[in-house]
Order: sequence, then structure tokens, then C-alpha cells
Amino acid sequence: MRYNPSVIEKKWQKTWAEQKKFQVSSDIEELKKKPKYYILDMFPYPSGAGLHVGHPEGYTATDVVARLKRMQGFNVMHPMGWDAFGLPAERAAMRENIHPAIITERNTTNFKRQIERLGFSYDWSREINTTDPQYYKWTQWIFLQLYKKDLAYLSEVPVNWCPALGTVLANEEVKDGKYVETGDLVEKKLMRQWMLRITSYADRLLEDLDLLDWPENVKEMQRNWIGKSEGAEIFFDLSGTDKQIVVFTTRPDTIFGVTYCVLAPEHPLVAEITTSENRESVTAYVHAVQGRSDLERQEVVEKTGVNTGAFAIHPFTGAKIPIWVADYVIGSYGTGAVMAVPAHDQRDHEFAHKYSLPIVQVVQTDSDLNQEKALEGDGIVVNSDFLNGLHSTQAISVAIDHLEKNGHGVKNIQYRLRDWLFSRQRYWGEPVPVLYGVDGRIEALPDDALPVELPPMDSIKPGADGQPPLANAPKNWLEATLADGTPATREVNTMPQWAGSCWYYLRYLDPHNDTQLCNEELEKYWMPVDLYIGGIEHAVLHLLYARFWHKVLYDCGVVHSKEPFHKLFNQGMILGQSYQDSAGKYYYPHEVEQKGADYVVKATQKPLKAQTEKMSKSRYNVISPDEVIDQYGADAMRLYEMFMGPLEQVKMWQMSGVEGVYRFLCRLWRLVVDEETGALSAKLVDAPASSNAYMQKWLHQSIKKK
Ligand code: ANZ
Repeated sequence: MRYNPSVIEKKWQKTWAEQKKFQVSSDIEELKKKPKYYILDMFPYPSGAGLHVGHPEGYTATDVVARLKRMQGFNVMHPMGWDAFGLPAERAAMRENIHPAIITERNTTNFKRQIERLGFSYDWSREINTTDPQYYKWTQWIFLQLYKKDLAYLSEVPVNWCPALGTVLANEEVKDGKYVETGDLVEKKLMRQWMLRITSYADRLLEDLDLLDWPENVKEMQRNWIGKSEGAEIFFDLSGTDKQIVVFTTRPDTIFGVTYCVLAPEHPLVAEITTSENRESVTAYVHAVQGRSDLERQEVVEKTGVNTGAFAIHPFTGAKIPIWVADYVIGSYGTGAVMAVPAHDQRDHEFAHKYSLPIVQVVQTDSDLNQEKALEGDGIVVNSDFLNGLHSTQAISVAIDHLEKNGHGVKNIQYRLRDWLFSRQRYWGEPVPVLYGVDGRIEALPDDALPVELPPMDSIKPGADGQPPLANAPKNWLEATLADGTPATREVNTMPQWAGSCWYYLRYLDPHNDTQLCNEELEKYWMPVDLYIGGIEHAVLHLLYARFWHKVLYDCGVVHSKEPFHKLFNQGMILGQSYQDSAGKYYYPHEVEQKGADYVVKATQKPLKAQTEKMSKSRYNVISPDEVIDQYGADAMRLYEMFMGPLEQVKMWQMSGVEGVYRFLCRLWRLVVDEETGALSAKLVDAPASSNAYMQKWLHQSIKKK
């Protein structure tokens, strides 16, 4: 009767399942007798590769807390489900010529098998899947609420269109005008897309971060993403016309240091104001910089631009200020135009140097102005008429007052946050529950028409000219009628993968409710989530989108907490194992052979740059929980993951560590079980538990060893 995890673990997992040990009641009266604890994992995307050892790291941590809280007398909500819509399944479906639903089913079955083997105490009766029509019915219902509140609208927006793939790409997927994975050309194309007005929630998303027990770095990432800037819009009259250009600035205190203005190349006034002598060079420039993404434009080291030949009038001095076009000014931020203050803004400084534009210092700071650097800090304002002698911060409000009084500007706040582009030209997502009449009328479907299910289709390839796959859906799906009986067609775009994960934590509370997204009493009892654990990669988008939807649902009266996730914790990534040779260099596991206690590099291989790297197929360093459990059992795997180091730290996987934990478990087993007879160890039974001499001896021996 040696320690045999495969027998022990199977037995207890079966018992737990049969006795429904971890199922929490749905009876609100019953629940109210005890305090609650809602502990949530970021639910996984069931990929074809199956679980890797990074998943169980967070899952083990939440499981430890869930079990503790149950023992402490809490009702514990600890559910699991599948975030299963998305591009990888769609791509796999096209590759293998199998429907994505089948691929998803295959992957979730495998994920569930792997997670169950680990013996976590999930309440499986609450399992959800975002691709289940009974689930996405409510994702669609929330979209309708957004639409009713004018928070969902259609807009012609420039998107990254890849003609070769026939699809729109995310900004992160495009570099140098090409799709990062295949190198196919990407162009900007205007397409009518659904947008969600997340910007109207910017202030609340910012302010309510203060209510949360989250890591400071995650809050800071959210703040930066929202990017609130307070300043002013200043109106510059255009010399010789009745037109104006409007700039956005956070530093109106530097208004007397303006020596030129800059328009973004896509600014609508560029063509209009450019003089005939400068037309050719401006057109050539605008053409040359087209297709560069905003991100690339901000990264560019060497600033470029051209003079339009036109002039603006300084609102206070009346001086004529040249207007340039340069792509360091971003069209989609602020007003797409800036007043340039080269003495106090680094970008303007570099540009002014390059094109020999004047540099006028108007703020006295601790350092002196030199060739390389602008003086970006605060100080005492100089060379600035009525602002002279004021500190920059005071000067900002005095300047704004003057501008407002004279009709030359207004106080203004800008956000980096943009409205959320919510349409995808894909099949494997939630259909948007909207119809278009023949006259172009838009009509949202009534609640009782939900769910709008995805039609079965033989081919889910995109249609011609960027038409989404659903444009080829069978006629009986595509064609519908408006409320007044006139013919209509369905929206053929689907929702992005983020949609389903924006509200899943609510569905777990009442997963089988077919009249409501979630029962109100249950929501009031369980929300907010007390502890949410997941990867730092979700620090911005998922968490921001979910907070946004939650606030909308709060405004609709569906939820009663302002924020969904009270405490957040990010687990650190588990990196792949590497081996060190005698020269102290590190190699991938497949590049070395073990010879005795040493590792010998098989062929002439380049050593790794760092001791460990991310686990990935191409690095041959992925560890599957299955192989660990086969060899050592789930308890060894779980204990090892918790013993690797602080949960939030990045750590390297080491099989020898699992081996060590396994040996510890064997010893623990021998302490309790007599290996010969299989009965409880005689040494344990002999003495009363309180004064167990054997245990005492063991304990003190252990303390001494330490
Ligand atoms: C004059 C000035 C003087 C500025 C100075 C800064 C320092 P944040 O904080 O990021 O909001 N700006 C405005 N719109 C822009 C655009 N579309 N593309 C590129 N730059 C833009 O930055 C606001 C500042 O960035 C603005 O204040 C403007 O330059 C520039 F000593 O105006 B400032």
C-alpha cells in the first residue's frame, strides 16, 4: 500500500462528484443563513493545445481559498466555464474543414477532462459556455440595452482591412502596414461598424478604481488607457480667411511660446489651406505617410513634415505663425492639430531644430535651455505679457480665463480612450440582434426574438469584398421582417470575443434562468466577486470592458453593485525549463541530453538569451498537466505550483521540484498509513492524538533539521 495518487485521487474525485460536495444552494432563503464568498477564475479560452501548467497555477490558488472559506462557514461560489467564441476556433475550422462548434466541443471536453483530473472544488452544475445559444441570448440582450441607451451606434470608421485574408485586423495585428503573421498588406478602409460608447463612462471607470482592492500597477494601466488630459481648446484664426484651426493643449500657460502650428496629415483643413506653391510637396507627404498606424507614428524617432505655406494668427500677439503638416500629430487624438511650443515640448523641439523654426522660452525652470532637450517641467512664466511671474499651474487657469473671455478658446478635457469597435467580420461570434429595412432603417429585435442563433453553414469563409461569412448564410436566416411587416435583412457582423466575458460572472449565479439574465435576489446576495484571479494580460481590455458593461447594467437596474470585481490578483507566468551546460549557458530541453548528472548539448545550438523563456510549442518547452499528473499525481502538481514561490511572481518550471514534492507526499503517506497492511499506522493509533509521542518526536526532529 504505497502512496498511489492515481487510485486515491480517482476515488475522492468520484465521491465528491456523487455527493455533489461543492454544489452551492440556489435557494436564496437557505443562502441567507450564511455569509457569502464569491471566488472566480478568469475562465479559459479552450484552445486546441489543451491546458498548460500556467492554468492550474491560478486555479489551485482559488481552490485553496475556496476550500478554506467553506470550512470557515461561508457559502462559496466557485464556478468554471468556457470563453469559447473566437478566431482560433474559426481558423482551425477552416483549416480542418470542420464546423467551429465541433472544434469548440472537442476542445472544451478536453479542457474539462484535464481540469477535473486536478481535483478542483468547482460547482460544475453552474458550468457555462459563451457559445451556447442559451448563454449568448443574454449577451445579445445586453447589446439591446446598450442600443436602447444610445450606447451602441453605427459609424463609418477606418479599419485595418487585409484584402488577402478578407478580414479586418486589430491594431495589434498590424505593423508597417502588414499583417504581422503572414506579411499580407493591410490598408485602411472605411466600414460601417457597430461602436460602443465606452467613452461616456470614462470618468466613472476612472473614479471607481478607487473603490477597488486591486494591484496598483493594474489600476495605473487602466488610468493610462483611459488617459484623461485636462487643458484647453484654443482657436487660431487663419490669416486671410474667416476660418479657424482648433488645437488641443494641456499647457495653455505656454501660449506665448508658440512659434508654429501643426496639423495631422489627415486633418480636413490640410487640402484647403495649403498654398498653390506648397501643394505638390504637401500632397506627396500626405500620400507617403498614409497607412502608418498611430502607434508607429508615435514611435518614429526622426520627425518629418512639410510647410503648408499658410499662417495662423496668434490670439494674443497677433503674430503670423506658420502652419505645418507632420505625422507626429495624430489625427484621432484631441483636435488633430497642435500649437507647437518647441522650448517646452520635446517633439516640437526636435521638429523645430530640424526645420530651423524659432524656439522661444516662456517658462523658467531649474535648468537652462539647450540644443537637445525641451524644458518640459513647471516653473515661472516669462516673456508672456499678462502671464509673467505666475507659476505654470496658476498660469494655466489665468490663460484659460483670458481665452474664454476673448472668445479665443475654452477649457477642455480629452481622453485617450476611444469608443469600442464592436463589429467583427467573422462567423464564430454572437450575431448582433439587429435588422435593416430595405430603406436602410435600423431596427433592434424585440427581446422575444432572442437568441438570434448562428445558422449552420457549409462554408464559413468570408464573402467577397470584405463581406462577413454570414452574408452567405441561407436565405431563410438572412431574410426577416421588421415590426411593421416590411422585408428586412439581418446584421451579418458578429460581436468580438470580449463580449461573452463581459458579464459571465453574473450568469454563474443563475445559469439556467430563461426569463432573466440573473435573478435579482441572487445577484444582490452574491455580488461583487470577492476575489478574482487571472493573468496580467487582462489588466486592461477584459477588465475595462467588463467594468463598463457592469456599470451599464447597474444603470439599467439589473445589478446593484457599482463594480464587478472587488479584489483582483494576478498570478505570475510560469516559464519554460532550461538546462545549464558546464560553461554556464542555457539551452532548450530538446537540445540537451542528460549524461549522468550533467547535461550535454546535442548539436551546435545557440544558447538561450535568458535562463528561461515563455512556454511555447516552437521552443519545445511546454509542459502539459497530463504528463505531470500521470507521473506524480494531481496533489503533487498542485502542491508544487503553490510551493514554486509567491503567486504573483514569474517562475521557472522545474520537474525536479515536482519530484521533491512527490517524495514529501510519500513520507506524509507513510506517517499515516502502514504500507504493509494498508491500515492506519500503528504508531499513530497507539497514542491518543493530543499526546502522540511519535508525532511529537517527528515534529521536533523536523524543527531541529531546519
Ligand atoms: C502645447 C504644449 C506645450 C504641449 C508644452 C505640451 C507641452 P496629453 O498629455 O497626452 O494629452 N497634442 C495635442 N493633440 C495632439 C495630437 N493629436 N497628436 C500629437 N500631439 C498632440 O498631451 C497633450 C499635448 O500633446 C498637447 O499639449 C499638445 O502639445 C500635444 F510645453 O500643446 B501641447
